[in-house]
Amino acid sequence: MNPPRDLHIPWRNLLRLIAFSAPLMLLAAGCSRPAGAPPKDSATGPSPGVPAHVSHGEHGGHGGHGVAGAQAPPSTLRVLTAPEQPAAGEAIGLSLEITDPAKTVVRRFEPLHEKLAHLIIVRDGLDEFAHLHPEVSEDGTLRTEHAFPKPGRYRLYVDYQPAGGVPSLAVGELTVAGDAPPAPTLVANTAAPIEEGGLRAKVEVDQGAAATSIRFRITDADDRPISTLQPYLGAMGHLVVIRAGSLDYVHAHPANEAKEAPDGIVAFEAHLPSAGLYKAWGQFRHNDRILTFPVVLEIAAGKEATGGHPH
Ligand SMILES: [Cu+2]
Repeated sequence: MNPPRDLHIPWRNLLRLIAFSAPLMLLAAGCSRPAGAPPKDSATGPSPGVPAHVSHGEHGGHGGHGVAGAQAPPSTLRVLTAPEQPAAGEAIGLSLEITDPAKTVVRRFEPLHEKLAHLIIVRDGLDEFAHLHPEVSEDGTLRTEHAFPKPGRYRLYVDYQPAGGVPSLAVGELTVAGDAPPAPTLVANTAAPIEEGGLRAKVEVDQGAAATSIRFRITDADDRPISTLQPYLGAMGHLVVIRAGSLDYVHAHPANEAKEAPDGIVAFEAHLPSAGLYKAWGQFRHNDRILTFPVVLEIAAGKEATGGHPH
């Protein structure tokens, strides 16, 4: 059962800075601070006695070109939880603060895809996914609740547009204590239809020189096209793409601004310049339900321009 939305959570009493990292930073500080202490500047390095948190995956190798397609360098996301030690399966209060690349805390937001902020949460192995829309407090703090299904490390991404700015991405993380079960190995699953909520999605991937097209054909269980998809977040669907291992968040957008899809076909474009496995979650609204189709894409090298990075 969900606690009431206005549950009073004494954030000030349990300030805890959870390790965070941004894809373009080789090192990010993981540190704690006592209640009332001023925030530390994450970019100046770890506090004494706290080991540097080294970015995972391939960032260490070439400094990262992480957020392919994002319009601005990533911001950092400070993640506070209530309770301080989040446990799996319980509703956890999340309080998120965004600091932009110029080290300014973001306090004012403009709507982006009909919301002030989109929060995407995945577990390290990409076996868990959530897409939430936090409330924005007066001071710019983003607040929501989420039950993390399993122990393990989670990456949090906020898609947002600061007032007067451009679409941006903030990245943070938190760990849910306990024995983290390993995620199933990712295997490309686009050869067969993906079933969800009584519907099917056939996913076609077309790697072009400028972008990769990811096309969903939504049908019923008998392969008849669904003509009654409903708009969701200002488009006919929403797609999140994250690279396995490095956890780079890939900007993806609908191929057109149509507000209907009479043939059940919805296409997206994403920039996937490096070869590898990507997990994508295509979300569609049908009969007032949001259906999420998990897709594993295997992207070959040498199609899209790599922006000068060797691979
Ligand atoms: Cu959203």
